[in-house]
Amino acid sequence: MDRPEPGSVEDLATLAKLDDNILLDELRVRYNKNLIYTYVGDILIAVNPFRDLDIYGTEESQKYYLEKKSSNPPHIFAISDAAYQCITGYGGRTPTNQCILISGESGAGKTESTKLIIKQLIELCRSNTQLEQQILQVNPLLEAFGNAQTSMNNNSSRFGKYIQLAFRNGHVIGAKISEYLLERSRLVRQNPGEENFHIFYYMFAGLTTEYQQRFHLQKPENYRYLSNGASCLKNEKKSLKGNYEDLRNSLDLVGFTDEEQENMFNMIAAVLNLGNVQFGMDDDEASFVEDDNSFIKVASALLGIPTEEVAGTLTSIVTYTRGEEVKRNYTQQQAQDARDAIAKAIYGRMFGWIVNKINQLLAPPEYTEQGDRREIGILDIFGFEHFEKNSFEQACINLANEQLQFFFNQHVFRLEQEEYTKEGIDWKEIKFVDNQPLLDLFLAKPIGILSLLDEESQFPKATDATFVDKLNKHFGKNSYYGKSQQTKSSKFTISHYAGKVTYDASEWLEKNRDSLPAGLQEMLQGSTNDLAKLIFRAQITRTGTLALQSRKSRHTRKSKRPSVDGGRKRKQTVGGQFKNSLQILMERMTSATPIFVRCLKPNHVKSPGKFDSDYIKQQLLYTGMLETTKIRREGFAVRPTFPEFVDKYKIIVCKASLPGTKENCLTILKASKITGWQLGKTKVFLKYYHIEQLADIFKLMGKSAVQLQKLVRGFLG
Ligand code: AD9
Ligand code: MG
Repeated sequence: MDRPEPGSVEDLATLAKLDDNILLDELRVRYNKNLIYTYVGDILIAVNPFRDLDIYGTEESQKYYLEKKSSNPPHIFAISDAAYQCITGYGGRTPTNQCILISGESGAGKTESTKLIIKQLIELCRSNTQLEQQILQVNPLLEAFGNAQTSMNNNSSRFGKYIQLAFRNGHVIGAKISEYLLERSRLVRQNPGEENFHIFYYMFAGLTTEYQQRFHLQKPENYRYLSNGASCLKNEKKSLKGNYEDLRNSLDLVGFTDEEQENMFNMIAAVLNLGNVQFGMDDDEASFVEDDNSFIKVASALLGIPTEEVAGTLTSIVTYTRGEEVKRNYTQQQAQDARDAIAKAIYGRMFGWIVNKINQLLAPPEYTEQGDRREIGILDIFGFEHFEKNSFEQACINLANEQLQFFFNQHVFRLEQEEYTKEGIDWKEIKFVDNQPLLDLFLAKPIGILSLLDEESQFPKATDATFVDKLNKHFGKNSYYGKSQQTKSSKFTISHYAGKVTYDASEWLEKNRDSLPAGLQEMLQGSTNDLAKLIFRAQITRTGTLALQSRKSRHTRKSKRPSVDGGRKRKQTVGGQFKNSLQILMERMTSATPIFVRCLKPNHVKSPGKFDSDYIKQQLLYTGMLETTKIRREGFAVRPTFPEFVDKYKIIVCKASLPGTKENCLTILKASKITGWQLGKTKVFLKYYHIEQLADIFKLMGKSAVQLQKLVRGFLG
């Protein structure tokens, strides 16, 4: 059969001939014509254009309004439309919760896609409420505090998020955000050529002189935490100022009070000043604050705590032995570590508080009420990362991506094909690359990377080297694990689904323990800054989020409050929290109908118009796109049971009630004249495009039913 003109096919699953090069070719030709979207059945591929395309305006928005997918070119708005039609039960569908899962490497376009999906979902509601306006501001707000420039992406998400939008009667009634693992280490150190979180630069570009003075801010390049990226403030000051103003606007709109906003900037300024506190060491190796420029005074004032107290917490630990207070001084190195740990804790908890606050503001009580409430969840995690140096954060990020790929495989390949076999469908198996062994390598108990890390984290004597020894010992023969060639190296390599990554285990134990410097929590609970007090009274949950205490519980439990971070009770490690939150995420995703968006990155240099075929091919390969296309071409994406099918489509044979039997399914299918379906033992097996064809007939029948009624009414006078 002749191949159609390359680039003209909007759904790759309709191609008669398929191989990796054909897929690549189709995408390349389309990309060069600025057609960045292409379907693979019900899955959307989006290739990052790295330039503003004029395809997201009002006109497009209206085009993708309660439409059949095939009546418009592939578009991200069609994903919103599809999800919206599903939750509202449009066209005779049974309303079900949806989750939109967006995957792709760092810089592939997940976050931009997320924003476009939400924007269109809100357009589809056509209600124009304040809540909707608030929801639209959430992403820019979170990005200011949680995104940063990296070598892979100028606006890289340094946290993962799952946004749940709740609907009733086709209107949004609330939103809830779950965040995953903010990369706090960025606050105190950035790789060469990378920046700190955007908020710092916005603040310097935008704060009035009055506020800069009130926060005692000096030139940005004077701050150690900004030593890498402050140059952007020279080159892009104007646009950064615009960003600052947009952010303030978002904060206002979402509902943060002036006082809360001031407190936030106050804390950020405190963190910056804290970062500049230096230490000396006396002959006994005891550290002391060596601070000619009064950074510690400024930091303490901003934190609302006496300077001596802050200095004490930075340089010493107080323990109690048999009722007696024993003070031990930190070494210079320990004091520096304590300083950075405090800064990270403040920033991390403030971020947690922001998410918390947004949820309070956007999830009114009716949000959780059941009934006819339906939900669309949108997952935008940090994409797969492979830097020159990869640490614990990259391991967690890449694990999350493995998990998502696993979910995709599970849904698209495994469960579907198992069902074909079970139902006795005529089917030739399509193979896929299963990444279960990688999940096991990370997550298995007791011998998985995270469990071994937890085990080592509990030994006071363990070091990063003993941890790597353990890994080498247990996984030396695992084909996904590579031991370093050098002896005594802290490095090891993992063959991820998306490629090999060499990790450096230095500091993993400490990052996993994430212990707060002794006395910090108590100190900040006594702050005169409301925000500092609030976030350090909060507990950290088992998934690593901040649980703010209500006023009431704060009073009643004050004296007995267990100190989650500082106490002796063993607390959940960062790896453990991450594992828990991934598990909850998977449960949520499993309970909804998934819609997949696959973002592809066309080049390594963030440039428009550059389609690096080798790089795209690599992404097509590791995401299993060829196999996906095959299964979408040959498989049956929609599988209602006999009763479900009859109940929904009986109108096609003009029946108000009909028993849900196989025979009746057959009658309806024949009457509908669609082709290519199969009947199993308990279910009807339909291709993804059948649903639209059936919906068309359904609508037609619905219309004629209405006309008939009118006619009858007219006849009766
Ligand atoms: V990461 O894993 O958070 O580091 P993402 O989220 O996949 O990554 P992001 O959405 O931030 O990538 O996209 C990176 C950049 O690509 C954006 O800042 C835009 O400059 C550019 N981009 C992505 N999608 C589009 C688009 N549809 N139109 C125009 C786009 N530019
Ligand atoms: Mg992102």
